[in-house]
Amino acid sequence: MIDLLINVSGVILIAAIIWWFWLSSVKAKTIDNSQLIEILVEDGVYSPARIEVSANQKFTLRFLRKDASPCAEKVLFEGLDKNLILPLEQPVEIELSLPTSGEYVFTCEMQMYRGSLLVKDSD
Ligand SMILES: [Cu+2]
Repeated sequence: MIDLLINVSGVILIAAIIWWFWLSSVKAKTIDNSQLIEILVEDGVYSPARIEVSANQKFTLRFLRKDASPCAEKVLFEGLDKNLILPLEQPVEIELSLPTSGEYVFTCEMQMYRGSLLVKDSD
């Protein structure tokens, strides 16, 4: 009986972890007319964590850090040679325009926070 209980709680835990790290980040936010997107940095996740843009579209990301842990302080944009320092509770903006389609990942320094920019061909 105890074994069963442990197994069941193990399955629930795994399901929760999968949901947290995978399903919760699947929702993509598309930028259309507004071209400014606010990203909340809180509880170990960027929200939204997936942002869709068109190639060569100019857009601005505004990060607002609510997480006091030092882990959340830096945002590194892989492959773009850009990074940001986020003071607590103070919005920081970065303007970007990405010429090539693909996925661009941005993370905190320890890669616990993860987000991605999905760039689609504008055709
Ligand atoms: Cu971190």
